[in-house]
Amino acid sequence: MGVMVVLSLVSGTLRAADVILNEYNAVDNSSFLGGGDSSADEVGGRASDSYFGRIMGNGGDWFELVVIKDHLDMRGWQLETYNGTKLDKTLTLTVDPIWSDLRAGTIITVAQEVPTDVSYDPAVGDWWINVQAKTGGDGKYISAKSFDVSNKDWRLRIRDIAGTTVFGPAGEGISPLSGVGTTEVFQLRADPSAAIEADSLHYDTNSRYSTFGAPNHWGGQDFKSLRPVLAPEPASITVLAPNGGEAFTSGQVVTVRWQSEGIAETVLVEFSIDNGTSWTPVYPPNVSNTGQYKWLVPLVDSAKAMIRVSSSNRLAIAATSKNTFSIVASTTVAALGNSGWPEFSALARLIAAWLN
Ligand SMILES: [Ca+2]
Ligand SMILES: [Ca+2]
Ligand SMILES: [Ca+2]
Ligand SMILES: [Ca+2]
Repeated sequence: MGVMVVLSLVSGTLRAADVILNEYNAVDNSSFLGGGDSSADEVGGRASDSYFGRIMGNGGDWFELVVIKDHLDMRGWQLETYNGTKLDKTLTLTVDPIWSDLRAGTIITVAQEVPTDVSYDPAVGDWWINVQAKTGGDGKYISAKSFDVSNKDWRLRIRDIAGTTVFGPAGEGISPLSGVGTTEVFQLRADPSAAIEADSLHYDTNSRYSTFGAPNHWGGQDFKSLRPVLAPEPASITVLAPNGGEAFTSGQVVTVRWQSEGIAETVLVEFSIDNGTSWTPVYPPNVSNTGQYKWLVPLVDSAKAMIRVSSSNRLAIAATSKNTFSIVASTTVAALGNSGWPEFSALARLIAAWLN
């Protein structure tokens, strides 16, 4: 019996929000963050937002959420805005796949004035999704409904697709009990975590720093312990041709072919005439990762030539021909007249370069 009591206490204690309110803009349409005017706030500083800078209204109606539970599915969830205890708007997330697998530490902003940007790839450091909710919007990710965020006991409640409350209402009147003014943002002054509840004493106001779409700033909000460490996506290159044993003649055009996986960037194609001890980029340089390059075999003699293909910005991701091939320098310039051969001026330029 003792064990069961402990278990139920533990599960009660651990019940935590899957997503929390992190910040909202209470700055009035005709005011600046921290008061004052465009040149200075009321204490002579330049209070500003990390995204908007110092602008009147501080970006208009917006609020910011942080995902706490890893791999959270928020399709069909409802975001209810309140003025005091009165429900104002219900903004519903659509069933779009962008909401289906949110990683812990993701920042979601909902804004009336800022265009939607659902670029999202935590593996490369993009943890932020912004969706625009406004009347006349496309409704692709969230209800096409304008909404208001204010300094007048504004609150947010988050419900899942079944209508069950996940978080809130949170906002002025819950915590802090009062004091969110017309030149301030409401912000969580703590690291986002499962321990944050709507009445957290860490909810406060800020008239100096506002951070639309970014961790909150007062001292600083740390997302490290919340965000999973994501392994970079696998990337590899394989050279398909030439792969060893071939005999080429200088001036011949050979198709270098390769396969790659997980590489969006360009690749560098190089050749070696000394069994891979030293490498020279092909000329003209390869410009894209198309899987092939028409290589003008240089005017050299080599019994141990190789090709190497590398990622242009991750040089460790590289592959060479499996074995060496040979190049015989041909001095028979007459061969240049054959069809399928390179433009003479390009070859002449190359020869000049090799002779230097
Ligand atoms: Ca983004
Ligand atoms: Ca509005
Ligand atoms: Ca207020
Ligand atoms: Ca923020």
